[in-house]
Amino acid sequence: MKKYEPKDIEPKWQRIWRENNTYRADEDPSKPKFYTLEMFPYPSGEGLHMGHVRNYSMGDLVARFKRMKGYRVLHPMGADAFGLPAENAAIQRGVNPREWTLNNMKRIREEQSRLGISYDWDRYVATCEPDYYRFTQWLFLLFYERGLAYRKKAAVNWCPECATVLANEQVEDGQCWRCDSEVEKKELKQWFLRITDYADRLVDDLEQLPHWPEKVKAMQRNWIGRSQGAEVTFTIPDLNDEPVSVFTTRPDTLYGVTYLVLAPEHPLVPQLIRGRENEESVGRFIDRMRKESELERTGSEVEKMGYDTGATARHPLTGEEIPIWVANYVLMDYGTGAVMGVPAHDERDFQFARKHGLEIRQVIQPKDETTEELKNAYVGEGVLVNSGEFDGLEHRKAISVIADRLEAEGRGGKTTSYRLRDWLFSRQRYWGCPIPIVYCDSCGTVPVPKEDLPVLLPEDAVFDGKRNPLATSESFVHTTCPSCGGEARRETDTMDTFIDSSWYFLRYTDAGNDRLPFDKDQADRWMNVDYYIGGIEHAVLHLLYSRFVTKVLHDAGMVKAVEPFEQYDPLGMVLKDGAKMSKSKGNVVSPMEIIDRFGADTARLFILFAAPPNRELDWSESGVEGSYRFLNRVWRMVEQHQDLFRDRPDSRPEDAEAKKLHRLLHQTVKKVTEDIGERYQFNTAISAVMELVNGIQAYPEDADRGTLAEAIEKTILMLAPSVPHLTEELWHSIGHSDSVHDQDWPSYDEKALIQDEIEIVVQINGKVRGKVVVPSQADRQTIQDQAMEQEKVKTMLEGKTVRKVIVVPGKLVNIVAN
Ligand code: ANZ
Ligand code: ZN
Repeated sequence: MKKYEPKDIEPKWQRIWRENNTYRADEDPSKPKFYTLEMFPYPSGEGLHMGHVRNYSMGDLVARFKRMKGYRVLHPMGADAFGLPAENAAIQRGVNPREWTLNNMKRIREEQSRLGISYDWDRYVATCEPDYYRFTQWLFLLFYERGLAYRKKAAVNWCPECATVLANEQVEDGQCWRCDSEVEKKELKQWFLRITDYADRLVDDLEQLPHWPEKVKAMQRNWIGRSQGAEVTFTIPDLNDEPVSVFTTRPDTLYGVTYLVLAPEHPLVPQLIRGRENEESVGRFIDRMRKESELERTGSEVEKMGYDTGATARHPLTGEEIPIWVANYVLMDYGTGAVMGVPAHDERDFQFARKHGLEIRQVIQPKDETTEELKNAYVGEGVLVNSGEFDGLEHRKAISVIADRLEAEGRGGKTTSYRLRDWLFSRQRYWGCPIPIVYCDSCGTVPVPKEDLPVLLPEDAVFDGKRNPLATSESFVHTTCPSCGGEARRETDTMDTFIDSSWYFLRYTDAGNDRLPFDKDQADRWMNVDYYIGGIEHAVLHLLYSRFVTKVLHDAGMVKAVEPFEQYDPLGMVLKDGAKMSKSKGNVVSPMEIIDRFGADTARLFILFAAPPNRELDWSESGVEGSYRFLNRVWRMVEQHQDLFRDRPDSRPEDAEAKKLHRLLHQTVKKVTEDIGERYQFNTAISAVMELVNGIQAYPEDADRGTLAEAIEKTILMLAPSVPHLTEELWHSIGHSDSVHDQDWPSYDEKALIQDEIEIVVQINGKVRGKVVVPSQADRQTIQDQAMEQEKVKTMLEGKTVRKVIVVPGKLVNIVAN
């Protein structure tokens, strides 16, 4: 008998598949389409880790399954190849970022190939290559034309260590997400993408995504942070009745306002404090606040700090004058940057008022209760009190009534606020996509014409870690104005690398296009991505940006899809001994070592079998060995029955054992088909096949041979998407000359699922005395007759009188006799 040698068969089949273009995307328009996608890797210097292997194994299983189910499948791969680590390598070790990246990419591709994933490699995209980033630039220009890209001076997060601007989401607890340095605020001119224009659609269209996990949709909603409320306009008598608006979700508490708070950065603050005695102390406070992060200012544990400006504001309905304060807990970039203080009904205001001796005025009261002094803010339900003509109104109703009144009087009205900010898009970095803009003294900001793209990254940049390397390249910076031909300077900022992965799934649909990012027909032929799988850490930004870009491209008439991903499946982590695999913990298991020892099929099988897709997976050596043993069993099972396939008898399940195996086979096909195709539960699908293999091994020599052959053949087919090499080898060994991966997925027969005979327990006076096999549809009388005819039963009943027979169909017969 031949031995199972993954070392030999895996490279062999990988080569043959490549030579035969087995996995080139099928374009046959008569077939339904299926687009399955795994998030593409960042080509770090480390190669693949187990998380990658898990991601690709799951995507590949689905891709292969769908192919066998008759779909034309798009299953591409690429590299998310721009980013900071390449530049850091350049700074620290003097290596060229491009070379560094391409080397890593090559290694990762080799490792991916060793896994035997069914990628259409012809569609490979690398975001750092000019043939890709040229179209990233093209898309930027489209955004620019549509008024969705703009430049403005902004207080931005600045990492002094990386010498670059960071997006809000790259600041974690006030620290740089990459190097953990303390992040500062700095005023700089930056490029932004107007994602806020799409905020409503980005929230509302989540309704169109029933196959996304609720948790992920909630994360998207929270990030966008849409909040319905009202704007209320106060006026400032000291400044000629200058209006100042606040955003509130609780206009019903308007009569409980006892002060106004402005964010320290609010543009009115300098005028309010000018010439007053506390001008200097408030000024210092403002400077300090500018440098603090959102969390440092608004965390629930953070003390509510503030200063009285000395100025007052006039209440829009009562005309009362109330003090204006500045405080740390009011942020400039939310709502209007100003808040009406209602200490009686807002926890933060309550703390602030207590600390600074401000009045606390209750205006909402629980029904049928009298007022006592508040010990906390009252945030519950109730009716309005101390609110003039609105007294007695239920507070929820009052939200709307008071907002309408303000609107009628021109002092505000209903409005919506969002947490989402425009996408801060520029980076003072080399290893990213250059922004195709030129600055000319006569013409101003000039976009580079699309036909002049790409704006290539120069080779002569200096990497000293102290400035933007792109700005050091004379050959890059100096250019001519596309509009007047005069001297001009290039934009030296590059794009946030999140943009590269915000449209790669569209590029795959038409990867070779050298005229356009992609052709509309091609994109429409494949979009949306039907099944997208990747780490939960991308559940907010990457998905949000991809959704935004898709909507903009839809609006521009470039693609029919309005959402990129039909179904998103977050990938669970791979753990070892209960902890995340990481270099620092020294618990990393290298995928390539596992492949060297056991082969890719074993690694894939273990990973698919050990846990449901979204759950954490605990790496276990014994689990891997168990998978390897199982594959050896399958191997031997087929080897032992080689003779069976020489004359391949037809299946005739007539004897009892054959009927049993036949039924098990069809039950297994049904379960595996549904587990993979409907539930995406790969682990249970595999365990069902394992049970079938047990059934085959227990099958007696003298039972129907054709039934056995069918069971073995279909086992190979059902394992093909999970362990593609082994099954291909076995498929050929039993006499086929075409690929197992080109076969139809096995079907099952509903009739075969029905059990036609069942075993029933026979009791005499409540004690089990025997068993009887009866047709599953048999009536009571037939069951009773057959039970009574059993030899053993007959003997035991000799000399006794049967008093009663109880028949429970499907279960038992109890004979009462004495
Ligand atoms: C008065 C009020 C009374 C409020 C009350 C709440 C309860 P969400 O739900 O997150 O949208 N607010 C508004 N702008 C702010 C800013 N720039 N910085 C800090 N806080 C701000 O929160 C809206 C509420 O947060 C607003 O409603 C406002 O306080 C505060 F019983 O106004 B409220
Ligand atoms: Zn010009």
